[in-house]
Amino acid sequence: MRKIKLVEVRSEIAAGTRGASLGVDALKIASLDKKSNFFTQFDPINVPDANNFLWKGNKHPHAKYIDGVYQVLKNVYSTIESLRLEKKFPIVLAGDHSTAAGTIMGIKAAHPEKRLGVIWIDAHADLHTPYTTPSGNMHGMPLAMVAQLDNLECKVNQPLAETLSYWEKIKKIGGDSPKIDPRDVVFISVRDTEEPEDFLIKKYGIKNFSTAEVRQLGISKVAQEALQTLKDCDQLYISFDVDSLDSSISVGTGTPVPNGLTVEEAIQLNAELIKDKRVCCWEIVEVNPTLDTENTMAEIAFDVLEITTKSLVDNF
Ligand SMILES: [Mn+2]
Repeated sequence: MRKIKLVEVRSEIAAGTRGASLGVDALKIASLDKKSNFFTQFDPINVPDANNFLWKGNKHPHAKYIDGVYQVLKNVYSTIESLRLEKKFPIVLAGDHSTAAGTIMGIKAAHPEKRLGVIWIDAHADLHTPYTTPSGNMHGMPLAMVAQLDNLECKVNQPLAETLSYWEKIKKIGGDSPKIDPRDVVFISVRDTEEPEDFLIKKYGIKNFSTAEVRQLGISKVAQEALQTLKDCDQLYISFDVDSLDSSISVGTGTPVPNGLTVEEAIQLNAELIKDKRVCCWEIVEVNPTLDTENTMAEIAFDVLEITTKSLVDNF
C-alpha cells in the first residue's frame, strides 16, 4: 500500500499571470461542490511560498523573481526529500510549474543512486534558461534547472550577474550534479515550444508524444511506450500541467494552447501511467481560478486528481 501524502505548494511567482496560487484552494472548492471526501482521506502538508516577493517588484528581467523562486524551491525540495525518506508517496498540488524542479530535486536527494525518469504532460517543454527565455517567467525553466542546462548555444539574453548567481544556486539545490539526464524525460502533448527548446529536444532526442500521436496510438499504447522509453530508470515522476488540456477546456490556466488533450484522455493517461510501480510522485499544476468562470478548470483538474489517486490506491 502506498502511503500517500498531499503536498500543497501555493507558489505563483514564476508564472506570468497572477492567480495560480489560488489553484490548490480552487481544487478544494471543486471537491466540496462535487461532494467528494478526497481531502479528508490524506493528511496535507503546506510548503511555505515566497509570493510576498511579488510586492517588492522584479529586479531580474530574464528570470523574474529568481530570488523568491530560489527560496520556494529550497522549501519544496526539503519537504519532498523528507517525505521520500519516510517512504511516502507525495501527491503535489502546486501553483506555477517552476516548483516541479524542487519536487524533482527532493526525489533525487532522497535516493541519489536511483536513476530518475520524468513524464512531463504539458503544452510547454519548460526547458528555457535565463539565457534563452523570451518572457523571463521561470515556470518555463524547471527542466533546465534539474538537468543543469544553460543552453548557451542558443543564448539570446544577457542576464545580470546577480541573476546568474541565483541561477547557479538553484541548479545546485540538492547537490551539485544533474538530477536527471534530459534523455530520461518523456513529453506528452508538448506543442508550444521556442527554438532554443527545440534545439535541446533535438540534441537530447527527447521523445514527445504529440496530441495527434496520442489519438492515433490510443492511451494504453502511449502509456506503454512512454514507460518503455524510460525502461532504464529506477524511479519515475509524473508532472501534469493542466495546460496540456486543449485551450477550449483549459480556460482557467495562465497559458492555454490549442490542440491539446481532452479531459478523458488526460484522466486515462494519468490513471494508466501511475500504475507503474516505479512511479514515486505525481504532481498537478497551473490551475488559475481567476481566469475562469464557475471554477471549471479546477473541477476538471479535480477529476484528474481524484481518479489518478484512486488508480494508485487500487493498484497498490
Ligand atoms: Mn508547464
